[in-house]
Amino acid sequence: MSEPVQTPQTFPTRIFSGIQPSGGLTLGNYLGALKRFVQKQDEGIETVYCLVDMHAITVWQDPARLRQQTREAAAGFIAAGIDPKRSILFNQSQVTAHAELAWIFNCVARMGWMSRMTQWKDKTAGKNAETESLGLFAYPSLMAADILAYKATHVPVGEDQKQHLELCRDIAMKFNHDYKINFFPITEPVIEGAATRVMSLRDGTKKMSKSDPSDQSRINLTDDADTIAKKFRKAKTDPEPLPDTIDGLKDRPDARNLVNIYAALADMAPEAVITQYAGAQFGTFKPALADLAVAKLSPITTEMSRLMQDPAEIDRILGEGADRADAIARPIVDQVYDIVGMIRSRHV
Ligand code: AQP
Repeated sequence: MSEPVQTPQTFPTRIFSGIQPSGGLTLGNYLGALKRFVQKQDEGIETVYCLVDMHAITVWQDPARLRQQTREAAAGFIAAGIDPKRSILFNQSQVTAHAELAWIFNCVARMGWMSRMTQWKDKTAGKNAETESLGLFAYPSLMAADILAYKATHVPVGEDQKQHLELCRDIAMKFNHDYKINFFPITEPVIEGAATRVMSLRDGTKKMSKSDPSDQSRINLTDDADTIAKKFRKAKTDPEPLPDTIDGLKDRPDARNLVNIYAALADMAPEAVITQYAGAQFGTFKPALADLAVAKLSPITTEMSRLMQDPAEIDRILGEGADRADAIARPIVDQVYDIVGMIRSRHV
């Protein structure tokens, strides 16, 4: 692959990230993404956050549910602390620049790059890939367009998105190289904190996911206190007590997952959690974890359900966010058309 022709420092810092409204938001989305989105906003950085509904339809979505889930995700963002006045919050399909730039990137990216993506391999594992949508295959190209339509320099994501971010960098480098122009930044992934990979409560080797068929595998941001407590009580663990040192969790993925979740919710290092609970049985640790999760999540759940009572207001916020997003992305994509040699002579 071509060498970078520039560093992100030559572009003003701008954060972009997104979440698919392909189901209800999970604790994984909250700790791996949302909580950190709020921190970035509160640090005063320009932040653009998107509900990527066009990504969601790369697998089948019932239209009424998709609309509901998009509003619910918007409510989740706001309830978690995203201020639509300070951050730009919108849904992807309202800003056509994403789809337009994705097409250009489909012509920049190579088939081999896409077929090496582990998310594509995971999502087609055990299935006939021939019957999957072309959109699912090209997903990372649309994701690169989401980011680069804003010339975003940094993208906070969970560990699972690292490879897609590398592909975004490859697309930016190839575009800059092919057209001999220092146009797109080489975006940096921001993967930090104790919960960059929250695992399933039923299998500590599998990512917690909103589309996992088992609801017991995840905490949903809409779960009530009893459900959260029950899910943690039933979470898979081993019979050993918690170890004295963090190294003792090395071959214990289920235990490690619960310790990491505790650490991320409490804003503690996992080592400090181990110090506090060394030698504790899960009969002690799980209720403490459930109490902590309820204390942190229930204000968000309550605020989400309040916001969901006024869907028109959510739509208004998303529309306003889309206007602000479009004002950034439109001129960037217009310049891209110009760079690639397309005539733009319509009177509008
Ligand atoms: N389990 C997780 N741990 C840490 N971070 C996570 N993220 C998702 N799951 C975890 C982060 O959330 C952001 C949005 O992800 P997404 O919804 O766009 O897609 P995803 O990663 O594919 O999430 P899901 O829940 O697994 O969705 P489905 O089931 O629809 O594919 C990203 O920053 C992601 O890293």
